[in-house]
Amino acid sequence: MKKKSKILVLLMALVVVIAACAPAGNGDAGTTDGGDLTFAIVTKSAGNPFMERMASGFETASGRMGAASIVQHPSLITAEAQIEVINALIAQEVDGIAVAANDAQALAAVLQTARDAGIAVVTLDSDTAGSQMFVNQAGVREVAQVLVDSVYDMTGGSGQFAVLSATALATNQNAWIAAMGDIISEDARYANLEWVATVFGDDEWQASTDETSSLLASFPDLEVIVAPTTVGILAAAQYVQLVGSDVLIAGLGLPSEMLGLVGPDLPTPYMYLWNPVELGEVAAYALYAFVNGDTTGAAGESFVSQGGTTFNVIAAAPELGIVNTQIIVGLPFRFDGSNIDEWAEVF
Ligand code: RAM
Repeated sequence: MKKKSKILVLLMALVVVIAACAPAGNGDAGTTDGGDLTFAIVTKSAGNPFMERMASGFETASGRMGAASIVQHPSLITAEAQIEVINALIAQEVDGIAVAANDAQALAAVLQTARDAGIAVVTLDSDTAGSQMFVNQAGVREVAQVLVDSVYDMTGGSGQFAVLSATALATNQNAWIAAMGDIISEDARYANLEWVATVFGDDEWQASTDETSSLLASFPDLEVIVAPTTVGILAAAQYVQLVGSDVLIAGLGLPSEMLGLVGPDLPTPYMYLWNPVELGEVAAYALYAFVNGDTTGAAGESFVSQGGTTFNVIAAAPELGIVNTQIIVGLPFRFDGSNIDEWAEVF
C-alpha cells in the first residue's frame, strides 16, 4: 500500500470511530451531513416579530443539519418584493427555498424557475401555487373553528363582530376567513353572530391601529374584533386599551407581544397561536427531506425530519385555499391569563 493510501485508510477509520462516538438521538443534537447545502427562507415582510421567530427556527434547524442558511425579509409585504428576492436566490444557486407567500398565484412562475434550476421549494405559513409542498402550521378548519368559537364566546353567542386581517391577498388569512364563513353558515348555533366588516391592516401596526379606530367609529354596537394576524391583534388590543373601549379582541397573537393585554379584564381574554420557531424548523427539515430524496412531496408519503418527528404528506385542499400537498405541524394552542407569562418567554 502506498503511503498516501495508508493515510487515507487511517483517516477513514478515524471518521468511523468519531461517528460511532457521536451521541445517538433525534437529530436535535449535533450536526448531520448537510455540509454543502444552503437553504433560504423568504418571509412575508420585514419588521414582523412572528416572521423573525419563524426565520430563527429555520436558521437553527439548518445549522443543526450542517447547512448554511439565508434569511430574506422583503421590505414590502407584496408578491413583487418576494419575486425580486427569489430571483436573487436562484442566481445564488441555493439548494432550497422556503417562502411564506404574499399571494396565492403570483409567485408560481418564479418558483417554477427555481425548481427548474434544481432548487427544492416549500411554502410555510402561507401557501402559493408553484411550491412542492406546504408546511402548514395548523389545519385551516381547526384555526377557523377556534376563531369562530372565540367570537361566539366573547359576544355571549349573539352580537356584532368584525375581522381585522393582514393583507387582502394573504393566502393564509384568506383561507381562515373563508373557513370561518363556512363554519358560521353551517351551524345554526352561530346564527345570531353578525359579521359587520372585514378590514385589512396589511400586517402593519399603524394601518392596523387606524382600521381598529375606524371599526369602533363605524360600528358603535361592535362587541368583538377578531384578528387572525399577530400584528393586527396587537394593534387592536393596544388601541382599545388606550381609548378605554370595552370591545374585546380575539385572534392569533404572539405571547411575548401580547403580555399585559391577555387575561381576565384585559382586551383579549384569550387568544391562539402555534410555535413560529418550530414552524421555521420544520420547513428547513422539509427542504432537507426533498434534497435528500426522502420525499417527493406526494400525498401518502411520509418522512422523518431531522428533528425526529414523522410527518405524513396529505392531499392538497384547494377548497380550503391549500393548493399543494401539505404536512400539518400542529394545532392552534390557547393562551390566557394562566399561561401567558410562561409562553411570553418562549416566543
Ligand atoms: C402574522 C402573519 C402570519 C400569520 C400570523 C398569525 O404574523 O400574517 O402570516 O401566520 O400573523
